[in-house]
Amino acid sequence: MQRNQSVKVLVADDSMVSRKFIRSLLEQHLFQVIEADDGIAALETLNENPDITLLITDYNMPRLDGFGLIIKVREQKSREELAIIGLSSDGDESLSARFIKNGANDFLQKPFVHEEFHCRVLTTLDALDMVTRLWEQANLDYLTNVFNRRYFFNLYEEKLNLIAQKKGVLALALLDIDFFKQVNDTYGHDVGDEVLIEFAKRLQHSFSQHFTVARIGGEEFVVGFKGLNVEKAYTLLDRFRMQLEVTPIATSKGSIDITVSTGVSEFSCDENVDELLNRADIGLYDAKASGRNVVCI
Ligand code: GH3
Ligand code: MG
Ligand code: MG
Ligand code: MG
Repeated sequence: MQRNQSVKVLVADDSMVSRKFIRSLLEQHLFQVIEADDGIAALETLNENPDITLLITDYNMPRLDGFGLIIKVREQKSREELAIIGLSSDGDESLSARFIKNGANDFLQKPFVHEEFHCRVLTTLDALDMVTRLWEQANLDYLTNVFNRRYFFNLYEEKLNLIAQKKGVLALALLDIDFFKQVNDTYGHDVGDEVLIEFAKRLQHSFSQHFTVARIGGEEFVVGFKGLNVEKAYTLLDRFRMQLEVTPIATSKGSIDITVSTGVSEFSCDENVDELLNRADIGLYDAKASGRNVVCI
């Protein structure tokens, strides 16, 4: 039940009676319900509410019908991001297949039995949850919950191509905690893990959602600064470095002082991820060689 309360469902149907009926069924299960009276209104509502998880749509509607709506929605959101269940009172049996071909997750023929309606809604949402969980297991770091190495390399392969096409800018930083082995040796591996978790949190809070933070090695993290040149990224990274130096990390074995060394590079056309990362790694090497706790370009 707790999950349902946080699930927003959009019901698109030109029949008010039908909308109210579906709303009452959904509300019995505590879903949050929003209504739209045709396909265009549904598209607008989806744009205004990016957190809608399920769209239940009728087929026959003025301005834009259910198929048109689904085709438009699927240009922006996959089956894994937004579930769609098609509805129709039309006796046409080919509708269900056509709904699903156009991108619906499931289909229901009106009139339906209440029990079937609930089962279809819950099964569709369960499938969505499972896909989300699998995606997280594949792409998030199990310890720190930031993106993992695999996500980073996949994402950046595509991202760099797009940036090259649009002649955009991007800086990439490689951060490595200084003398981290000593933390493990002094306090134990579990405390080392606590430090990594808190370090990753600070990275995420410091660099906002606009930038990509990933853990690509034991105590090595990358931050991708799309839209920033190397000088601007340097300023943010040096602020982070100074903040870390004066703010010890609280652990179950007391506060621990840590510092970080960072290398940062700027993307230049036709480079791949490895090349860009290699140049950041040269900066990191310089940072370690010059005594650590510094950012090097
Ligand atoms: P430097 O300043 O040169 O970077 O020294 P360092 O000690 O940080 O570097 P080194 O590469 O020698 O040691 C990294 C350590 O990170 C060794 C390894 O045991 C530890 N480590 C790697 N992954 C994890 C992890 O998931 N948890 C913990 N607690 N430690 C880890
Ligand atoms: Mg209709
Ligand atoms: Mg290292
Ligand atoms: Mg290190």
